[in-house]
Amino acid sequence: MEIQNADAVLTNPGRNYVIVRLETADGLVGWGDATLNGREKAVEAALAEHVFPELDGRDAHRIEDVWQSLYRGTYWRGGPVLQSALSGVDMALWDLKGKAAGLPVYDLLGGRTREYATVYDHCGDDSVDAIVANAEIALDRGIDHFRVNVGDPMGDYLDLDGVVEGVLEVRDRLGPDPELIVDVHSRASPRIARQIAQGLEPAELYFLEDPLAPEHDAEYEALRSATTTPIAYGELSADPFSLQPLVEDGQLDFLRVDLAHVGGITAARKLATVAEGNGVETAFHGPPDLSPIGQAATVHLDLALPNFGVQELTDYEERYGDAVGEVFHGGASFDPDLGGLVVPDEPGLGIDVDLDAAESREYERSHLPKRRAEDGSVADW
Ligand code: KDG
Ligand code: MG
Repeated sequence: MEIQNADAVLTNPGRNYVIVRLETADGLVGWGDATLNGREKAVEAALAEHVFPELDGRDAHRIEDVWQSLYRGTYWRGGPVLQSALSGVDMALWDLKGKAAGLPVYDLLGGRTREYATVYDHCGDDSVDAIVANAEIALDRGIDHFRVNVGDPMGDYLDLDGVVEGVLEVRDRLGPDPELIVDVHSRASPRIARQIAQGLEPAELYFLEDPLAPEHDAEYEALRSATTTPIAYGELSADPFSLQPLVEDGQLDFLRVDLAHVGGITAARKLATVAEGNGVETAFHGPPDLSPIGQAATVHLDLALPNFGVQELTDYEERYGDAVGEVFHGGASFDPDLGGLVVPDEPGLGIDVDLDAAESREYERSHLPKRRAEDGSVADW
């Protein structure tokens, strides 16, 4: 199964996505997601200039060998640009292997351990009333895990009193049953993270998401001993092995790496297996900037892993209308009867791309929001 053509396609059916397309000499096509929000062109260049030339003529069946050579072969390993490029290639190789074998990717990963991936929905909003209303809509759809961030993410999001009081009120209004999640988005200092985690203990969160930034990994131990609030971490990780010590030291409850940044299915699966042995569950990143290909790859892994916890849900149709569905056909979908994400039982990832539609929706230059504190100094978004 020799790789003959490799392309990166940038498309914008509502937001920018970087798609990897690998074609074999016998005409099979595999798709991957290499989207890095706000740095799409850097990944495109890494793929075109440095990654694709190394793939020409390689055996697409040798996923691990390609992964090792792209990861270790750079000498300067990891980093979001190179790991996103590698992630896109890795997903496309799993897609190809599945198509060649006539099996869905979850079967290649050991087979299903569950029928669907339980999801959490984004119910955060400006006020407690709005959050409760969002949660009620989600409950009607069969979802009972909600992210309930209070306040404008660009404004008072990390106002300590606002976060804690707001979420405690949400818990009060929704009762004890729903599972509640709060995303700190790696914006807290170790001091503030401890205060939020302790203040939220009465809300009995399912988890507190990404309380600290990667430069504060050493602070997870202190956070852990300061609170009973469960901790999820990892969406900023662009190297699977950097999280291994935290998993092995028992600092985390949920692993939430992003399959399009950490190194694809191969990388996430390696780390998830370490997590399994340490009693850590998965809660893989599933934001709108993960393309439907990345979402499909993530759900295939969710379905195969014994230590799956929950999957962050993006409903592309709800957010972007028909546009995303014109470019991407198939992939993961929310099943209201099951209350979770499922993938088709087709060979590979079960998703296809309409290239004409993708190319007609051109890339638009964009960057992540820039945030400043009240005194004018740079703050994390
Ligand atoms: O590109 C940034 C997004 O991926 C991030 O803001 C989303 O934190 C996020 C989440 O949990 O979905
Ligand atoms: Mg997050």
